[in-house]
Amino acid sequence: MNLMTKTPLIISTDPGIDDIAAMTIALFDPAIDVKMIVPTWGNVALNYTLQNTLNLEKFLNTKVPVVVGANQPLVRPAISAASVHGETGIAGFEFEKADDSLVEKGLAATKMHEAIQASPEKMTLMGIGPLTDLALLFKQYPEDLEKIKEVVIMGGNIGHGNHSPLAEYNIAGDPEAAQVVFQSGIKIKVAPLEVGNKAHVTPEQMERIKECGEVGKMLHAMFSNIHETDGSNLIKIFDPTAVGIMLHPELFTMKEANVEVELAGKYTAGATAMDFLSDKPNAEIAVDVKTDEFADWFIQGVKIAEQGRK
Ligand SMILES: [Ca+2]
Repeated sequence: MNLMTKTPLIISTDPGIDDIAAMTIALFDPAIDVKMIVPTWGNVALNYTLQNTLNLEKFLNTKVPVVVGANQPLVRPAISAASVHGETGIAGFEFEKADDSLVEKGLAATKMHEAIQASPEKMTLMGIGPLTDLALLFKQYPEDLEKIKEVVIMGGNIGHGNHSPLAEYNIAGDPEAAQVVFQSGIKIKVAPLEVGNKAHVTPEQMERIKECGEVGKMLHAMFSNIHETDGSNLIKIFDPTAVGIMLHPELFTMKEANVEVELAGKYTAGATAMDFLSDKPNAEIAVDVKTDEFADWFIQGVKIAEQGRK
């Protein structure tokens, strides 16, 4: 039997209901070793995303170090998704409040750099919020690029956006940071908005998640409280698609593209120009997903988390 080497992972996140779901799956997946969680400003302000991260770890009984990430975008004023995720970012469920004993002091870029350099295996980075901290890391420690296996991102859009007609929220949150990441030369895999829209779970599947136990009930409570604007009863779980493309690209159709982030546009700032015809691709984009298999994988992940937290 081969001893499986777990993939070391740093998660940059802005919890956020779907971030909570993605972290819950990643923290217990047997193929992943989460080395650090870096909450950033994003869906809501940093003080909330930090506390939500700590509360989740207390709930799950995990002990992954938490390093405080960026408080603002690099250049632009911060935007907010509190209308979707609630004032605290995770409306629908009340966690027991955690203390800050898991917080490691230091700048996020430096702490990530130390973890990357200390890891015998190449590090994978997951960006499921604005990419501010990853950009700061790449600018401050370019020597780390060769020690990073890949960056997996939930963000960007091929067609219509969810922040503006042409821009998706995570990229629009910090377009300059996203452009630094896409121009880094690192291997990048992207689960864009379209795949997030398609990788939904049905109300029946959400009932199965609820029946998994306390973890399932927690996720069910939060996702039941998301305010979708399209009136659909299908529950979109967005950020776990980043875990999906990392571990199970076979559930997706991946296509190479050159991605540039619009920085100058008056109406288009933060739009991802994805050129699937380019001969200079810098990313692999998930353009389709096997919806039912993805939902089954997600539900299985909740079950594994349920067993793991005991
Ligand atoms: Ca997020």
